[in-house]
Amino acid sequence: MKLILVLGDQLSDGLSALREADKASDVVVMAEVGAEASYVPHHPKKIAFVLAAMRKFACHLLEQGWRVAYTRLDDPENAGSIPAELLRRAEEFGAQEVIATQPGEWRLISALEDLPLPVHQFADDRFLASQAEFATWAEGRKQLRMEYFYRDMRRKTGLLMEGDDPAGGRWNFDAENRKPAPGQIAYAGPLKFTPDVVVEEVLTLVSDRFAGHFGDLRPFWFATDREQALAHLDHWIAGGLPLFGDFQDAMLRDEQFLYHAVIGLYLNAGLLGPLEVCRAAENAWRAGDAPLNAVEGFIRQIIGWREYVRGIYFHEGPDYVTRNTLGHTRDLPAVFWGAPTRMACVGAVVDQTRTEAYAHHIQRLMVTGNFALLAGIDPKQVHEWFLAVYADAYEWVEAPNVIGMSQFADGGIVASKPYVSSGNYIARMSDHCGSCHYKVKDKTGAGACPFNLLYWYFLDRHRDRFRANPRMGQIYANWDRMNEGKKALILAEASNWLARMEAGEAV
Ligand code: FAD
Ligand code: DLZ
Ligand code: SF4
Repeated sequence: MKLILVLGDQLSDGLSALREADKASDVVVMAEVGAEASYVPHHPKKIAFVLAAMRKFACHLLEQGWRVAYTRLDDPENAGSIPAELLRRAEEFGAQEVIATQPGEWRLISALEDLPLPVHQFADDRFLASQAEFATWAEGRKQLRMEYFYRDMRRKTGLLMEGDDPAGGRWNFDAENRKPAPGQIAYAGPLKFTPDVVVEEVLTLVSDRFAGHFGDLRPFWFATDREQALAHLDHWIAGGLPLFGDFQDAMLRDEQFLYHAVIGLYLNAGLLGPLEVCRAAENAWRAGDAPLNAVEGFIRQIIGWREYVRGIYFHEGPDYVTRNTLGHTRDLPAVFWGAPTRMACVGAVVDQTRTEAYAHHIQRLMVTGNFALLAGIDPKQVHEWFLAVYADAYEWVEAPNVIGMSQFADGGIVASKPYVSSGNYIARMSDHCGSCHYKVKDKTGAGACPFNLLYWYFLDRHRDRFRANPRMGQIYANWDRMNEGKKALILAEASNWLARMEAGEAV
């Protein structure tokens, strides 16, 4: 007989490992283990979400007639890690081999390879593009740009296609999708679920075991099974999707979700599939319930970005997370763990991250990510922070977004230029600056927005690398036109500000 491993982010019917199994003789192994919750200090909401969803999925498998050996976190026999649990169960059942769906992280892939037991890892075909398909697409290309990959995925799935042509005559409607924050939001936000008995039991366990991890456990409202996740999807398609495109990049202090789908955690854990989610959005467009710019924008995030970053993660190999092209070495400052700051934007995003285990894309990219890059933080530490604090974070999707897109630590594989901006971008796209200690219009002086100072500091420091980048020529031309005295003042103030931050001052 065989053991069939099902991990906490593999909660899908039709998982490749389950397809390889024999219901009559094999045993499904699921294990809540301290090692997975603590190799980075995951947000308590994320741990609770994964454990509750695992428990419900195990019940679902039992109902389907599977034999399931389920280990709870507080089980006295719990061996503490996935490999150790597999060995314990192999002995218990006299199993000779393990069948797994390939984990979404090199760390676990190699841990399974190292087991003193034959382990067959089958491809995770819950994605649209296989690793081989991505490698074929990548071969011989000088640049791995998402846009071309995305078009192939549109053709492959037929999503928003009219014959061989893209619906509406264009592949990409982003030009219509960058509106600043609206005054009022016409969507009530994600569907929230009251914890049931299973969830309550998990919440008690998590609050006992992981009280020291950054993040608020309660109120807890995530969906924890497929039925709830589908209800959440319907709710968003009806209320959020129509304006998703228009305000995708906007940020409001008191509106944490705006029109975003808040669906990454459900997709990444396997409660929803990428194609069904995209078909639901496409149907809304075909029924006239959502405009094309919103639907195309959403579908691009899923069959474009989500598939592309997974391709990059596996294509680039296990050393990807250690890359540090820009040589940044500053330690992650305490503000990322909730220490007081005078920067209203960073404070708000970290605070929301603490309460919700969620921030939307632009908050991650242009506030916390932008700040970490401008401040020269060690990308590995930035990566570990992002992996820990978001409910949707798993290394295959988080690392290319952080190491690649946000920190440019991969030297430009994912991003063609670094995502850096001064305070102007945040002022235009959000309402943070109005309530900030700093003045976004001030370029120097005691009240100058740190993003303004650090922006030039970053560009000046990395001049040799970026000066020749055609997309950055104009920026360097602006810097070069500034008089030497002003340039020196900006650089000195930036360096002084960073020194105060490093000394622990609440800057
Ligand atoms: P929406 O804005 O409603 O988008 C819908 C879906 O599109 C998302 O749920 C997601 O599945 C997909 N998507 C959108 N953008 C991306 C992207 N760049 N890469 C992959 N999928 C994308 N996404 C994660 O799923 N896990 C992460 O750990 C993660 N870390 C990130 C870190 C940084 C620094 C940045 C810049 C982005 C990160 N993203 C991550 C991508 C994106 O920010 C999140 O997918 C999104 O914010 C999740 O919220 P949502 O479900 O409301 O997404
Ligand atoms: C994220 C997570 C957590 C917090 N806990 C568990 C767990 O107890 N058992 C488990 O099987 N999976 C867990 N996971 C998900 C894994 O970390 C995930 O499968 C790997 O990181 C690979 O993506
Ligand atoms: Fe952020 Fe600068 Fe605006 Fe303050 S002034 S909220 S630091 S961008």
